[in-house]
Amino acid sequence: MWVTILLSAFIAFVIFKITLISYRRRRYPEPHYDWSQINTDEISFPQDFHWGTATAAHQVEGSLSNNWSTHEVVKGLEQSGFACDHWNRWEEDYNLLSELGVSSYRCSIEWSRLEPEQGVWKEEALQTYSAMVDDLIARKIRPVITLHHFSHPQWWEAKGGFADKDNIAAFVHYCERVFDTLSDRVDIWVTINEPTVFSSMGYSLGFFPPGRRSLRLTLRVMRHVMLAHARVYRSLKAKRPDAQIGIAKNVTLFDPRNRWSPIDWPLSRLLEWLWNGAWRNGITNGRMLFTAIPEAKDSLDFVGLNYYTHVLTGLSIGALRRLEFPKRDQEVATEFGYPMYAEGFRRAIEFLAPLGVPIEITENGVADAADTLRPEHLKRHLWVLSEAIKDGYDVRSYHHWSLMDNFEWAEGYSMRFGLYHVDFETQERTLRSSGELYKEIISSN
Ligand code: GCO
Repeated sequence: MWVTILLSAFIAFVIFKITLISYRRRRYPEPHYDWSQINTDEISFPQDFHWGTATAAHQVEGSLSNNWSTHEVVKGLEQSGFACDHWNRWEEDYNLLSELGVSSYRCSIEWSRLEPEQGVWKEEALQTYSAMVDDLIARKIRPVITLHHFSHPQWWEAKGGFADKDNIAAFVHYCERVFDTLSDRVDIWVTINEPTVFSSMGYSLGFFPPGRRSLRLTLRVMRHVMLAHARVYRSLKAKRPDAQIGIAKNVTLFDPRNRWSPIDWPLSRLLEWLWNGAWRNGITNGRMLFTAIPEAKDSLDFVGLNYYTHVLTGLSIGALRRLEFPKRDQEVATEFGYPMYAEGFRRAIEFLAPLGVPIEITENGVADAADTLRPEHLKRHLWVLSEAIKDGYDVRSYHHWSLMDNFEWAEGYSMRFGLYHVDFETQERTLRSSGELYKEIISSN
């Protein structure tokens, strides 16, 4: 019995200590601006700033057979199906880009199209991507190519995907092939999209393929994804040293929900370390989650930021597993459930700045079918971005997520992120008012 009492006292003491430390190091609540006092029209951007939009292959191309389409069937989710039929309509869709007036476009390559079976390569598919690149350049739009945006061939998944270190070689080989074909025209590359989202959604929460729930596996996948990124980085840089190679990092902030709770504070620190800090450590020190990954040190020429929200952590963390998000009273919930929190955009930029490389905003946007929140969302985030640039942060671009409504992963077609509305019956695209607004902002900045 004494052992139990002593042990409980010790655990209580440790929790108390960590709470105290995190309590001292953080403001409560986290920063919130009085938006009624801010004129969000007052923005200015550098001459050479890139305005863009972003999409990902599995979300727009349609008719794919990969780890994700398998997961959709196995889990009984809404199926991606024809998606935006972008594979057949890409030229028309590029007219939408021209209409907006963007100078940059982020899209991804679908590995399962190029290598549907191990070692069987479809040259025509690669040629289609090559034609896309030519077309973008002819329109004076900079292509930003993502090599892995959540999807990969089912044969590679069946071999364990990123969970097995031995599989990294095949991934690097695929990246090299794409790079060999496109790097004479594409200068800027994203190796992997959202390493932490990929690892946690697929291996902790089970919402993404392969639908596992294991902390041990999650940590292993996080390390392997870092290693894979680093190997791709080294290999592509050796081929073309002046290529700009980075990653798209989703920086989600975790803030304690309750001022007095001894659980909320250490939990927010822990989650933020796991989600953001451990990853940044990997890049700065070549060490991640207590493992040496020396290749990862300084393996970025730029860092892509995907910013959406902050998460209020607390005892209701179970709600997070069901993807329910608490919000502060003054916050508006987006359709996805999480709050609109533009103030965090600044904090996310500040978090990435110590990496010492330029920042590209690779994603930012909101699910809003009625387009009632998106205009305000856009204005607030661009105001925060404009201020950050004025204050000296080196941010080179902004890519709005997304060009058009598309397949939102586990949420299917219910979440609409597009500047263009898509009618999935007729495949008709219609510019939303927020799209008009973005177009005006681009032309006057
Ligand atoms: C992600 C992706 C995008 C999403 C977007 C909206 O964050 O899951 O990079 O593919 O569609 O972020 O949720």
